[in-house]
Amino acid sequence: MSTSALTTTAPTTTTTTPAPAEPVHEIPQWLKSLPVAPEYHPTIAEFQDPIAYILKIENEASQFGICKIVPPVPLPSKKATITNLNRSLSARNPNNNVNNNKSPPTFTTRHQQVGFDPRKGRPVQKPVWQSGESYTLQQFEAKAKQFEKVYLKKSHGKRGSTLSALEIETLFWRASVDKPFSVEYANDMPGSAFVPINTKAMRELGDAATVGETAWNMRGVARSNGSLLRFMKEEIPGVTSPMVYIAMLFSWFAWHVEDHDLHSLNYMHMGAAKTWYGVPRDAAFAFQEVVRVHGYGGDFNPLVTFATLGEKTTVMSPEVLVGGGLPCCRLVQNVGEFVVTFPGAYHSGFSHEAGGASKIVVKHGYADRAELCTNVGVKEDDVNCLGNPDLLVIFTITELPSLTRVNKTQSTDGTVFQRGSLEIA
Ligand SMILES: O=C(O)CCC(=O)C(=O)O
Repeated sequence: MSTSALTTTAPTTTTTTPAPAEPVHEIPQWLKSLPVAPEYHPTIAEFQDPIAYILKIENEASQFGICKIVPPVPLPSKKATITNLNRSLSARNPNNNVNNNKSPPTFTTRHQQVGFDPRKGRPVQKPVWQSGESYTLQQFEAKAKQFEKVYLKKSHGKRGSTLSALEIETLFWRASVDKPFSVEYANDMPGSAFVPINTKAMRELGDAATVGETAWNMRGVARSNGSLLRFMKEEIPGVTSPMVYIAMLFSWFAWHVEDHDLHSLNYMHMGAAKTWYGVPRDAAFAFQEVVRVHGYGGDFNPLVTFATLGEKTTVMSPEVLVGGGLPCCRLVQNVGEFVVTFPGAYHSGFSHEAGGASKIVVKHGYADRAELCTNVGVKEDDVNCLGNPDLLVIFTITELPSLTRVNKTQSTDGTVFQRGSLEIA
């Protein structure tokens, strides 16, 4: 499911030239004291089954909303990653293959506004619009590097690689209250930079040389053991098959939750790091209230706030969240690392430099709360997905038993409901 929304017209106030920035000063105290989300290092044996491993860490990790998983096997080579990604982009867009030429495939991007436009009623809602440009990977990388050089070297006298993650985060949040400019992001593109599965490259885990040869190859995760999405006949990009994201410095993804109480799994193939912020599910309603009051200026009621967050254009500093008493953590995802987001956990983030990542959502063989009904009809993605009969059946068989269990617990001794497995052959 997509993580971005689109407005079609470019805002007149936005420029592509960033305002001259100052050298990186102090990292603000609120940022220094944000807790870091947990990081897991599975053994080769634990890495056998992605869904089982996510289940294993879920109790602890979901209290943060997001976590990092560092695989026990290395990432594929950059050359193999680029070859796989280019093949995937070519397959997605037949125009890329016209005249049977050998030129690399292209992709389009969206502009995203960074910065603060005081003329807007609710400046946390950022414009996003089609750039109208298309790039090969090489062209986009060159453009991203040029932008980064101008922004970081000229303005801050530093190269991106010499800045710490906390310094880059300081710059991002400082830029978000400064004169608006725009960055580009090729997001939500169906495809993958992993090797196609069912090839000779897939091996027994003990022999796997890279992540792409394991069950964590995201082309196959949704169909792996323990994932209820394996029962879906149709392909839904982002659900049963991955989507790819090609970013530059400050390309962002807005605060959002995954639809249908799904988890998400995200792998960084190449390029630079990405910072993530997460708020656990238990604080989701409090989160919406803080955004409603401090982000949207109290203009909206809670339902409209929820729907507006669903547009995936709300970029708001974690400083506001912690100031409002909410739990919020951060993590830095490096190349070769996975990030999991847990159901109902709001998350957002941005890229440190040019890079490419894959994302997919995951549905375990269980469900723990029946919040599906509260979502239906509010978010566009939900409506689209519920139009799919397979998905509807899968959600029905997973959500209904949890409803029964919740009721049973509440009507007897009131003990805390324990999440359980749903046995499906
Ligand atoms: O990287 C992005 O742009 C979106 C990532 C995300 O929201 C996820 O993987 O859950």
